[in-house]
Amino acid sequence: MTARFELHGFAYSGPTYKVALTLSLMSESFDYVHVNMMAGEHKQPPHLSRQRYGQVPLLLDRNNGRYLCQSAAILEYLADMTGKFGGASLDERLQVREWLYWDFDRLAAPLYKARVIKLGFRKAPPEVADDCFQAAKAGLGVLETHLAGRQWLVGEGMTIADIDVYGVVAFAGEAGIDLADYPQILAFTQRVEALPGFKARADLLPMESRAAA
Ligand SMILES: N[C@@H](CCC(=O)N[C@@H](CS)C(=O)NCC(=O)O)C(=O)O
Repeated sequence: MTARFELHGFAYSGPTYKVALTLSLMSESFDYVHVNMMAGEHKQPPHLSRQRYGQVPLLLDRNNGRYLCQSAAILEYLADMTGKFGGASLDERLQVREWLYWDFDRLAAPLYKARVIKLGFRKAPPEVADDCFQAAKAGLGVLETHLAGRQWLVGEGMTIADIDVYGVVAFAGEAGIDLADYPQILAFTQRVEALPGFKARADLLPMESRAAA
């Protein structure tokens, strides 16, 4: 049977992982299309015609032909479409959205940058690298405080806000940040990793295209 979703992404992309993990936790199988970013495929017309920002991820919903981009917007779309992980009330949904905005502003942006610099994918002067590193740690500090006494970011159950944030903190080690310094976040990552359907990045995102199992 043809899978409903087709995810276009790159194996090392945190935002692609957020979408793949959400689909996996929702038990939605998906075809995976490897976008060769090393060869600049994300800036070529076939991809650009569907992803105006020239980025990954890109998700096709075959049920209606929609192409979707921006990982946080995709997570909200998937929650709307499946009725899963969107929050149990309007107040929860609003808080979920608040965390999605906060994440890309204060956590994902600096932590992902610190990671690509640390991994050598991007060159940066030491002061820029240190700015990203310190800003990522500040974001983790906010998260650590919020998670004290809570299982999940919003309400009593796991939501897309948790998946969104997990898809960043999972890369803290590669950014040179030890989560042992953040016991609440470490426990949170363990809770996410124990969920049915959880898969690590390397298991979800190969370096080649793959049809749904
Ligand atoms: N806000 C976007 C960020 C996506 C993003 O930064 N993707 C990176 C790969 S991890 C990319 O495509 N970079 C190429 C570029 O920005 O030109 C999202 O969450 O989807």
